[in-house]
Amino acid sequence: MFLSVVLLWLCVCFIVLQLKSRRPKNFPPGPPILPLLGNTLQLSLENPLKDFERLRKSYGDVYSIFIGPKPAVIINGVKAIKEAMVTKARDFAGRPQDLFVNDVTKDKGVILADYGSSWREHRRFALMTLRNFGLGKNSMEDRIHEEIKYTVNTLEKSIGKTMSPQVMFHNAASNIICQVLFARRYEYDNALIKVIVRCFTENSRLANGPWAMLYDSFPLIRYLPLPFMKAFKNAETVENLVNEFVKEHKKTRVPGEPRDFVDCYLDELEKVGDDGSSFSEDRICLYALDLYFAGTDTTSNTLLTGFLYLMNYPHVQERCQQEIDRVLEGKDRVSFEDRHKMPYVQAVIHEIQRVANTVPLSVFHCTTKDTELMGYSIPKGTMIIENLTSVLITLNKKVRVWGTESQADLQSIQVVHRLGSGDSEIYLIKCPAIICIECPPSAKNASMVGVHNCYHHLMC
Ligand code: HEM
Ligand SMILES: *[C@@H]1O[C@H](CO)[C@@H](O)[C@H](O)[C@H]1NC(C)=O
Ligand SMILES: CC(=O)N[C@H]1CO[C@H](CO)[C@@H](O)[C@@H]1O
Repeated sequence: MFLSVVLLWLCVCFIVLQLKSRRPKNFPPGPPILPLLGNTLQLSLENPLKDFERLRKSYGDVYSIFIGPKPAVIINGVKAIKEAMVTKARDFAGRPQDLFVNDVTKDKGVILADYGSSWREHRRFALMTLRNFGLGKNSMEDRIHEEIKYTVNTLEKSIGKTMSPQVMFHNAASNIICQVLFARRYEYDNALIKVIVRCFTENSRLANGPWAMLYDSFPLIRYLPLPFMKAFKNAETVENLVNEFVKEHKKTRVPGEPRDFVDCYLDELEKVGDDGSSFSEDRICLYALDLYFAGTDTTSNTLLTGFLYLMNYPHVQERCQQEIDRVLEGKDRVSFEDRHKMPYVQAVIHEIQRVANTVPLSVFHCTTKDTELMGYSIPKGTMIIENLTSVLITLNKKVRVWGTESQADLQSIQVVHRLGSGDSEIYLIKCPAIICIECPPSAKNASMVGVHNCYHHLMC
């Protein structure tokens, strides 16, 4: 009897030890890990941000947590992020696979594509195509001017009334991208675009919420009918809509005379044929949706932040207006070239991008080989989370960061620094309507703001 109890105990201990996730040798430090569960249950599922702050204080700029059985390294501050993303860019160029967002996008997009030839080819193609549409007649600039007419119109119609700039900017950003991708724009109350926006919004919320964290932590629950299933349904809805666009394009296109991104991809498919390239027709849809998602939320949230700050700092707004008036000298349209003559406006835009902090934890990376960071060893395949907030805050302290800003830029950045006065204001603009400018930072939903866009790459 006694012997069997001892044996049983030994067995249990052995199994637990086997299951226990351990930090590899010389791995960045972090909180104690539970077998199987990792640190998932130690983090608040509702608001992990506070926990992260505590962890950084205890363990330093480079620390680790376990999401279920999987380790993740979190990198803070200019020094560590620069070492990883600039000096050792290739070692840190991967993307984690097997997460909720990967499954929702079926591994066919570009943002989440792992480091390798497929990612390289699709990234190069996107850059090239977007650049081509950015030049000459019918350029990105023309599209933006065209869309601004509608924006101004919307604002004029709302004089004396309340309105939601969030919806307005979202529609504007969405239309500009849609023109590049599908050669069409939508009225702001279009039913189809509303469906797309709803799916994206719901999926962003799911991806940043507790259910996605549980999905990532515990693979066994992935097939259960839990709330995350909704994301897959939304993805299908949007995919079906875009597939219709693609079908239409195939009917009406003239090879060699692309009207938009989809036509370019179809041209490319004909060009490469079956020579083993990573281009394939069943990727168009999720590829285009990735670009749509990457370009819409980021741009519109940044514009919304700018709007809020300019409203709250009328003297900055006025100085911008004076500079614009001086440079335009009665011309009714500003051009991209004019920016060289507008250092103050440029500095304000930079500052807006800084305070907007649109993608606070960037898009998660992953190591492509065993490597080192700040003296720690990090094995291949480790998830890497870079804390961009920690860099943007450093900028505030007038530290030269990437070494690219000229001295003049830095001076003008300092002038406009009076724009921002702490993080709390950044929270406010994430509320649904302009009325929320008055709501306190502790308002509901503010807690998720920091992670709101950390899956910037998620698409429906
Ligand atoms: C204010 C606007 C924007 C912000 C703040 C922003 C921010 C970011 C960040 C932080 C990343 C992750 C970089 C990394 O993993 O190291 C990213 C990736 C990406 N963004 Fe944006 N973005 C913006 C606008 C856009 C637009 C307009 C597009 C195109 C339509 C776009 C397309 C992409 C793509 C394709 C990637 C993935 C690149 C890759 O994995 O190779 N973004 N963006
Ligand atoms: C990122 O940096 C900011 C500022 O230093 C900090 O408040 C936040 O907790 C950090 N987030 C993570 C995930 O480490
Ligand atoms: C105050 C506020 O914006 N509340 C919203 C928070 O998010 C939920 C959805 O997750 C909305 O229903 C609330 O209106």
